[in-house]
Amino acid sequence: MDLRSYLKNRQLLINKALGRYLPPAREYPPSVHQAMRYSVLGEGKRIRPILALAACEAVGGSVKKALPAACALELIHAYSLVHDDLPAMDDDDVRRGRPSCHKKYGEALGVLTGDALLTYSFELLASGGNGDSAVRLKVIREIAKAIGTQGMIGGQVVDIESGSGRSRGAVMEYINSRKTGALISASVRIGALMGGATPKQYQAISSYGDKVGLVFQLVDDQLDRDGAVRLYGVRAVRERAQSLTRSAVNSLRMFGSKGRSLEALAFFILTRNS
Ligand code: GRG
Repeated sequence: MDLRSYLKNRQLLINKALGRYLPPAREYPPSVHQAMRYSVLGEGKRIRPILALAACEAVGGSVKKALPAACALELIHAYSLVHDDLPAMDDDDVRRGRPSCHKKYGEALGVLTGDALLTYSFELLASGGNGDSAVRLKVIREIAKAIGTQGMIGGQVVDIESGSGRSRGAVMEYINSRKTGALISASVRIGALMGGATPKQYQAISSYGDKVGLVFQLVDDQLDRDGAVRLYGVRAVRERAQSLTRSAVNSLRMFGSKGRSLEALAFFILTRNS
């Protein structure tokens, strides 16, 4: 499988869909709609929606079925980045190679744009085009759990409260699995639900997602020389990420050739350099 062209094609598909789903820039009040489009449609790997689509295909579903939910995941990811960049949090001036949302549109709009992306993602998830209503409800619950106080927000809170020192192992594990891991692993579970997964398929996909979610954060720590790397060292973190990836790929056995994309994505997440 040619991973580069696979990723490029999927990014194109997702970017086009995001452009369609997001409110038009001119719609009143235009400032917030422009800021939403600015924050979502810039550069970005689109790894969460790509994982969701691949999981949907692994369980035998069609990509079309999972596209709105996959895009909702990217809107949620964009909200987390917009809020994380705010002066009250990481205070970052640059995101994806250009001024962060609050730098371009001001702090108040930065807060509101993150809120708007999060709110709109749930509108998209609940909308009629997104599968049958029972599945939609499950998906909404799954995402809400992944990004709430037991998921991404909980991880961010503990991260902020643990300050800039070396977080102890258990705290670090908590932060990594919640702050970043939870949305990544929810992405594959949501793709599987949208694709009509059986309970066994869902379990296997969940196991893959949990491991890949952790690897994503471990690799991020390697790239930033932060977090787990400061605590355990580069070599130990690399070995842990490799072993988790092997284990994630083993969870895909039951899908045969349909699991190839997820397998390739696990290695992409392990070896990425940005
Ligand atoms: C504000 C509720 C709230 C949560 C923020 C996700 C997060 C929690 C903060 C982002 C800070 C950060 C850089 C975390 C490291 C992992 C991460 C999410 C990296 C960025 O994701 P990529 O690599 O980015 O998928 P692109 O730009 O490719 O979409």
